[in-house]
Amino acid sequence: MNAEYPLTAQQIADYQRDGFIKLEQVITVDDLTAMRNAVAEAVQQELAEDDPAREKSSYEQIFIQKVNLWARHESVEPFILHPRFATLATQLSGRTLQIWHDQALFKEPHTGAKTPWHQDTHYWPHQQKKDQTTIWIALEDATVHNGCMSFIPGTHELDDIESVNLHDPQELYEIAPQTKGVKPVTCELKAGDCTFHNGLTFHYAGPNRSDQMRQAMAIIYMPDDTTYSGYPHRIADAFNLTIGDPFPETGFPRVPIG
Ligand SMILES: O=C(O)CCC(=O)C(=O)O
Repeated sequence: MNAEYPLTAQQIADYQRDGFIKLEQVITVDDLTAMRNAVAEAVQQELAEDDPAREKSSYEQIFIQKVNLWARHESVEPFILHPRFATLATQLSGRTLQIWHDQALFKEPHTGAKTPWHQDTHYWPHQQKKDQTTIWIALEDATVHNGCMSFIPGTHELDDIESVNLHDPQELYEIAPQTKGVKPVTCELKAGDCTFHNGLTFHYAGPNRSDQMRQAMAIIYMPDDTTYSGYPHRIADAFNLTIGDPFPETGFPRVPIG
């Protein structure tokens, strides 16, 4: 798979206006199979190291989440750092980017709860929050039945909303009454399709009512002039950063673009 996936000016404008976009077949069939196998194997390996007796928190009931697989699994790394995804993220956001982190998001059959409406950037230790972007790649088909994502167009402009407590979520209209009357857009995806969303765009995913795991891989990019805010976060905490520091390339690679 090369870096090329041509975007139209209209698609870039749509992303900038709405704060999200769906793109079809961003990964070729063979590469999708290889990526799904690499990610699923990495997740299985890490799950095997977890304590099976530990009770899951309400957050952990939303999905199995394994973060920064690229840094621990050589087989996953080339997909996370792939120029095709990075080039798309760069063109859509209009910024020069580095990786913030990746996350495998596997919603378990029947027990995978809904992902509440939320904006992402509240949970991240970034002083600048406007242009973070996430590619969410469907490793298997994502449907309303198994918990695909929905987005509220234009909400990336809402940069002063309280953060949603994902352990005990507030109602969307309580924290963001501005979203009343704005119709969410639900994005069912075929395996190999993706969405991009701005870190401020409100998004949601339903529960997984199917018999299979809903498997997705997300890569989160941040502009390369993003600086550390001091907000606690387990990925950044490992780097002993001081408030105002840039994020070092060793943990947060600048991404190659095509
Ligand atoms: O996969 C999900 O259910 C939600 C993902 C999400 O919130 C995100 O990628 O920001």
